[in-house]
Amino acid sequence: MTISDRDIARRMATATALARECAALALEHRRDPARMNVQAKGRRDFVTAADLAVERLIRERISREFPGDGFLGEEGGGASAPLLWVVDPIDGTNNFARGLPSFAVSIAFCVDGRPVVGAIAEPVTGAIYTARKGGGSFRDEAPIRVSDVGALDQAMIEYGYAERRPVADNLDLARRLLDAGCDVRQVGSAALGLARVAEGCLDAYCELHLNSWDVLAGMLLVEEAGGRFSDFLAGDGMTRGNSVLAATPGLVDDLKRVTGL
Ligand code: LIP
Repeated sequence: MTISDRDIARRMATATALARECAALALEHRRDPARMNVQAKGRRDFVTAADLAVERLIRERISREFPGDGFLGEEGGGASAPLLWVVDPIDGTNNFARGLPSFAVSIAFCVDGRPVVGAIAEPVTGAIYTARKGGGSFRDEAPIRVSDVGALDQAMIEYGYAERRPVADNLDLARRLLDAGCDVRQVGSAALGLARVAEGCLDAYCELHLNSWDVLAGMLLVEEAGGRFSDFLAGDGMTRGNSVLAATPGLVDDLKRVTGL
């Protein structure tokens, strides 16, 4: 599918504006716990009124501004398309629902199945992370780059535990990282973790299974900030998800060996 630079720039502007607006909407919901309306989707997997309101806002804006584009959202679903928006309205919903600060809005725009625009909002700090294919990664207006850490026993690495994989396998991943001497974190928002890798605060992020809406904006951020990313879209990653290994280049080979990802 061919699309002009101008049309990609228009989508970059819309994604950035939506990230900012949705951050404000999420904070508005967060200020009134009576509006949370937390519902369980599965074990340790929740949705709130904010997830639904944010995704609705984004769907309506995209439908109005880019009626020919497809949409795939965590809460409302969707299908793949040559021009496709992939959205996690609140990434880190469990944190959000309990009043913890680590949650994000994640918006990606893809052409022929690969992200070319990404925007991640961190509502609690007000930061907006953006990336455009070939254009670099930014936190607000400042360029960001991955770290230059080159040894696992000097690295700070976040891992996420995936609901869709056995507890034993999730624990084994954490054990492998600890055995390798890594300083390990687990925060509960993949999108924020990937943004931290892109800005060099973390040296890698790994998880046994994530969905495209958790990952694609962060994947572009990491790659445009000089990082490396596993082949998340292999097979049917867009609709079935995949494992994730995102890292500064100096750690990639050792992390592949240690984690098997
Ligand atoms: C979450 C991810 C997190 C993962 C959770 C969940 P959600 O996304 O960001 O890394 O460990 O299982 O998938 O559900 O809050 O959008």
